[in-house]
Amino acid sequence: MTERSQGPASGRSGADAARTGPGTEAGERATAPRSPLVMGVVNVTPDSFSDGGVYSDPERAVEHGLALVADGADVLDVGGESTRPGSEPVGEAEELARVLPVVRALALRARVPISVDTTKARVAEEALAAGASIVNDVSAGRAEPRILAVAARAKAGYALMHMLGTPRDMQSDPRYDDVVSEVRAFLRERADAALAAGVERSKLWIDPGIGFGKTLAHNLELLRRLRELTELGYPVLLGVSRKSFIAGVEEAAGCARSAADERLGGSLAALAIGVVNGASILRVHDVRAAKQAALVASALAPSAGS
Ligand code: HH2
Repeated sequence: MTERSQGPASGRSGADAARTGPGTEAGERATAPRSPLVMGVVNVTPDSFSDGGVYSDPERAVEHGLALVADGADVLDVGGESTRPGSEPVGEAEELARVLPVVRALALRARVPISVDTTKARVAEEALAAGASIVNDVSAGRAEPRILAVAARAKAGYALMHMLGTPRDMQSDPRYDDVVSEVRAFLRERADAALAAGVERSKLWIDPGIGFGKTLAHNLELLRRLRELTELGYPVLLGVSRKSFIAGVEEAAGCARSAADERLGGSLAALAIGVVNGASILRVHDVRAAKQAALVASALAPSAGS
């Protein structure tokens, strides 16, 4: 993986440190290629789709983040607002109160870069001041365009994601002529907007937004044709963990739909295909299993060791 594909964490981060193990020795490359980064999800929310309410107490959220690092997370993504389909927006003060103590504590204790999952400029600004080094913005700078300048000024990483509509309405009949080309054009346009606002090219990640304004067929098409997004030249961040397209696949096969916390098998299958198709950062809830799956998928990917 190139320097660029290591992503937006600033300085010699925990993620960089994760790159300097024995796997980087030339003789070991064939059997131990660099694996994608694993980004562990820390939801400080009462209503997230798979773990809402479980870590809404800041101390529990911090303990959870530290446990994810012990499990192998290279980055932690701290979020205070659910973006599940139909969710209601959270006020700025409430989101700050949820996120800041957790970001502050994890930045001191976790030894990996901290990302803040927010669409709000002020939340991003304060989280960066509290020790975060990446902004994960599912609105790609459309909710509050100032967030781009905030990320640029702090020399932070910036992850931008495709979403059709808003979390409240995104799943009501999403339509595309060709989902992959439309997502690709959107990501290119938003990456250009981030660059124009001063975000460094080497600090950008792009994300197709699995489950954000997409039908089952759209999500599957994006995962199958992910290479068309990596061609844009930015590391691709992928969030498939526990998402409802997995239950959609089960249903289409005549099986019962699984609950969100019963989707590990489907999450790992999708993650492995994502890795083979070029994903560089994997946003997951189940870090230990995801790390193992990512390592094996990387080792088996057609380009590995060649
Ligand atoms: N998915 C979720 C939230 N943030 N960020 C990026 N970049 N990509 C994603 O796919 C993504 C994301 C949804 O997952 P989760 O945080 O577990 O749920 P909720 O939004 O309900 O809190």
